[in-house]
Amino acid sequence: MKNQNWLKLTTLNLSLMLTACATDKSDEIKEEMKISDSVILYNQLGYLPEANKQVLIQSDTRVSYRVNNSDGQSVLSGRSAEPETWPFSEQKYSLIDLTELSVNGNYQLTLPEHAQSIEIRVNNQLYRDALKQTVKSFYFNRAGAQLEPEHAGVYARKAGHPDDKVLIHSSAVSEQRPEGVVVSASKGWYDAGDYNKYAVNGSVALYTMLLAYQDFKATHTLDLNIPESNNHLPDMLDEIIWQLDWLVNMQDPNDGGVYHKLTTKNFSGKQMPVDANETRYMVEKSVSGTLDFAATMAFAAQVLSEQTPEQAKHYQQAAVSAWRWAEQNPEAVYVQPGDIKTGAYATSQQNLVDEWFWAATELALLTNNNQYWQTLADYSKAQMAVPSWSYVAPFAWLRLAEQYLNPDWQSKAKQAVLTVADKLTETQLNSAIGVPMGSYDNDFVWGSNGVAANQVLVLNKAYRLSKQPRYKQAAYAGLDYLFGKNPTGYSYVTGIGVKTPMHIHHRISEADAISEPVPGLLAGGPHSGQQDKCDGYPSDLPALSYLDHWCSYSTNEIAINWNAPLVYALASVQ
Ligand code: 9MR
Repeated sequence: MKNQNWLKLTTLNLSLMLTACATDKSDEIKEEMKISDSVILYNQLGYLPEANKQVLIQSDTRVSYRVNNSDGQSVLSGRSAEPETWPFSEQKYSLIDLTELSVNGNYQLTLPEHAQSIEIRVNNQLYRDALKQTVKSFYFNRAGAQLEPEHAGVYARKAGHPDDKVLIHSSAVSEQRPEGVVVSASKGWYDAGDYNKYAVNGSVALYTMLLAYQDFKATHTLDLNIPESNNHLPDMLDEIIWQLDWLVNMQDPNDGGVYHKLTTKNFSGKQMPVDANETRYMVEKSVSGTLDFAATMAFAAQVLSEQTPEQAKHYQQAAVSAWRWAEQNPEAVYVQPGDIKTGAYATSQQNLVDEWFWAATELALLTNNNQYWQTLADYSKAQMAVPSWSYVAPFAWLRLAEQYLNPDWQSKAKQAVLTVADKLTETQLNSAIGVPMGSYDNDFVWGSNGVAANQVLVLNKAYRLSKQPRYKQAAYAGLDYLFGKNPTGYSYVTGIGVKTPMHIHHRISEADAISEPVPGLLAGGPHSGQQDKCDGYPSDLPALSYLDHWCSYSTNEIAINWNAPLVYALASVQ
């Protein structure tokens, strides 16, 4: 038991104080009952001074509250709103609005009738620290790197997975590269809690990081204390290049096709990277991996054209040859070979429209070549939504909305982005817990917290396009959800908050013999699937079906495609 029981413990301490004063047993019991029927759910990172500040009380009745500043002076008091039920947890919540607290500081929120008290922080610096921590988590997940104590502190570790001797798998043979030929694709980030590297998800995460780098100057000045910190490039870019250096080698230079993944045959045990040394394979070229690669390389060529012009040219060539391969092999859908058991990241033939649309868009923006503009028009039935690894069209819409090469597409895309943002904002405004989650039918999926983070990304883009404050406030509310204003009461980012995941499904965190998990990692989040069949889920309801246990790979794993939009979301509020 670690800090996840903080709320309970606080309640218990207060309850003990109360019971000490109680005159008889029945008073004690009454107090216990009152105390246990309320839970305070709030953003444990803190609230931005300019943000609306909601706190939820899980309660069937309204409650009184009082807020003191750090000098103990009362600054606010009142009663919470009429409770409402949130369908995703089937519980009632009563809202407290602390928006008036617009001055940086630590405040004490007390519910006198419930003998409960918590600290509310209002502070913008906290968001900068959180941004740094979440970007640094990519460094902690580097493949092929030895982490030195000066950069990694207690999380220093030996290198594993050099990936300089990767075998061509039987599913990936070509004339130039028969089965068993040795190729190299070093560096990159581990995908998640496992040690494999997947072209689809690796591209999506990298693209999202590039987007954060492109959109927010705040990411350029982060001092991450990584081995490259003293070179002439921003640390964020160094971290991005670690992944680019790997991804570019997932392409077969002979034909432009991209291997779907670099993987062991099975998931490894709970070992540190250095000890997990099973043979690694390049598995099957796929059209989805190749198109996602093409989109990401084309975008990298644009973002890095000034800082690393030589590499940018190389990325452009890689993107164009990947596109050609996809055109020549449109049927090459990924099918998991029988002897490979790791993540599939597979997309069916009829669901590839979004991949084509995304890659065509990035190549059009890079080259302004008519051929790509024509193709993207052909695939534009892939509508705007919230992006994910399995639905990448939104990346294209978001980019089309912010470009000036093609004004028709610009206005069409702007409208598409604002329509989705309106839906998210409307949900947030009408929600019993004041969050955008629940806007679409499939929000509570494997990686629901990645959905929540990507919602913030979309809302922020809408704000950039329109300067409408409601989008910004909905984005803040999305962050509130991730940092604790949600039915489980978890701040889902390791190391940030008072009740955070301690047992994430992350091999390094599990095997390193350090009790605290690697910091800055976003847990996948609740959903009803429970595919891991673990015991102990507190509920089957979508927003409560979460388990902070290593066993729960379907709700408590971490992944780069969930952390990357969190980076974007935190950068967007700087
Ligand atoms: O994020 C992926 C999710 O959408 C899928 O439903 C799930 C099962 O296929 O896989 C998730 O991705 C995992 C990947 O396959 C392997 N590395 C860990 C990823 C996060 O759990």
